[in-house]
Amino acid sequence: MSLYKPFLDYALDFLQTKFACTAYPIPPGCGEKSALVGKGAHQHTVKTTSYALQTDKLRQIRAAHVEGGSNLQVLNFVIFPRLAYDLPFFGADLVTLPGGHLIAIDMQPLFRDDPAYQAKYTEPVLAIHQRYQALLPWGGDFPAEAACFFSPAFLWTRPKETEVVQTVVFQAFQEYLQKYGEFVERAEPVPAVKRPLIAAAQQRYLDYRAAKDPARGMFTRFYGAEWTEAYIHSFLFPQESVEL
Ligand code: DBV
Repeated sequence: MSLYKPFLDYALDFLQTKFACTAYPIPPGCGEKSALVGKGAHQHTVKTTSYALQTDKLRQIRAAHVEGGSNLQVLNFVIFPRLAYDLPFFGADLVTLPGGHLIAIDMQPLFRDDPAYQAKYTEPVLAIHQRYQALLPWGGDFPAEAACFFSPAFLWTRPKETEVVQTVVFQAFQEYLQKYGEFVERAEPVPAVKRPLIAAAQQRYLDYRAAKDPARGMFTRFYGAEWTEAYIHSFLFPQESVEL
């Protein structure tokens, strides 16, 4: 059972149909990683597979897909726009662990407190957010220091039933991505003087996510610290990519 494979397939297909995508290079060793975990009858494989694309406006579209049985399924899907565009990040963290499902979907703003930015990139998403958040239980507390990276349209839930993930959450994921696709389609390059501000905002985001990746513990247990740090810093949240 691969709970998030339909999400991954939808996203890659949607983006490749709508935009001219080319491969984004995946660093050596990051493409696929497997480990045998657990003991005796509980022993099983945990496999992580990486996907990455780029377009003229999006510098990295990337997914990490973790499959380790029905109690361990993760899809972390992020889009980093090129620095010539003020587009938000698309971020989806779809997580199933023995404790249950955890879902975070958002278009994460570069300039959260700028009213013009909110009007452009958050207000158009609020109706979608309200429609789905009303159908889903609130996800509860999350790290306070992460709050500034989320938009007011942050969909955050811990659904009890797997069926809700397959239906309501899947539908929400598709609508968020479709709306993001509209933003990308309409995006025009910003004047060169604004690009350092965009680069700085992207750098803050990458630094935070690389430092605080909630998957670090999980990956380290399965694959060791060396692989995990290389994966986080060279593939999931690559630092070198933000240079102007
Ligand atoms: N999260 C990632 C990547 C993952 C991943 C790259 C490839 O950023 C998985 C895997 N997220 C993942 C896992 C957990 C979470 C939790 C395995 C569970 C950790 C655990 O319980 O041990 C949104 N993800 C979370 C949480 C949040 C998010 C708020 C709960 C964290 C907590 O309670 O400490 N998305 C995540 C996040 C940001 C974001 C923190 C920050 C900007 O965009």
